[in-house]
Amino acid sequence: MQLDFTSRELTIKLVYYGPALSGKTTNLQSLHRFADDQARGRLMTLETRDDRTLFFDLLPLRFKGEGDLSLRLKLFTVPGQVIHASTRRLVLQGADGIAFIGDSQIAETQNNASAFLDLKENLKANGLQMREIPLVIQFNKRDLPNVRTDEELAQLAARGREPVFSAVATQGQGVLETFMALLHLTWASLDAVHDLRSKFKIDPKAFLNEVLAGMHSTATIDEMLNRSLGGNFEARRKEQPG
Ligand SMILES: Nc1nc2c(ncn2[C@@H]2O[C@H](COP(=O)(O)OP(=O)(O)O)[C@@H](O)[C@H]2O)c(=O)[nH]1
Ligand SMILES: [Mg+2]
Repeated sequence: MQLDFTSRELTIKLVYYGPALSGKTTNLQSLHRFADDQARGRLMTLETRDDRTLFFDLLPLRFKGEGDLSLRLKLFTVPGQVIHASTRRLVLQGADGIAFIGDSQIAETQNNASAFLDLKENLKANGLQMREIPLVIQFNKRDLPNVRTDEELAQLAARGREPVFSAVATQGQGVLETFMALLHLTWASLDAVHDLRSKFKIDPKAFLNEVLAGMHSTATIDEMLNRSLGGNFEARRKEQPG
């Protein structure tokens, strides 16, 4: 995170992590399509001919909030293939929040697990525990045959502490939900450390709703969070403390 009080600018780094071909780049492309011209910067992707991320993708977004706060988001993807381990670690540096994009296909279960472990290890290498960083999980490609069942995903969601969303990124389904939940968690985490609320005199809910408007969505942040598997994860957490 970077904070500039003079220009009232807050820059947050979000990283889309996951195995190769799970749909990380597609998530960013979809977000780019959702975003208002005012909000979106140029989506930079660098891909090989076989459609794989060579280094990383970057989508810059910018939102103006009440009291003139300018929120800048830098959304990165990592290259999923095993050989790009050092690039992933580099991209992960300074991340304020992470969206883990998993592939729902049963055949990809092992690749998801390896990528999740890889994330854990790379965080550790950067001096972070997984539970210290805001994390949202997306199970993408729900439109394909031979995917893990909704029940299975719901069980996974109930077992872990991270919010889980299902998605069809190619159709934009679940993409905004994942992004907004990540932004919500990241904001809450930064607020706890840096006291953004009183420094910027900002109501986080109102601000997140402005971000949603900038993404051409008529839904509220609460409606978005409610779409996580098992319902609103914040509400659930409050009901079952510890
Ligand atoms: N059927 C289906 N294909 C998807 C979905 N999301 C991504 N894809 C496809 O999966 C391939 C890999 O996606 P990409 O975003 O490049 O994966 P990345 O390696 O994680 O960046 C591409 O051909 C996408 O069109 C989805 O929800 N459903
Ligand atoms: Mg990619």
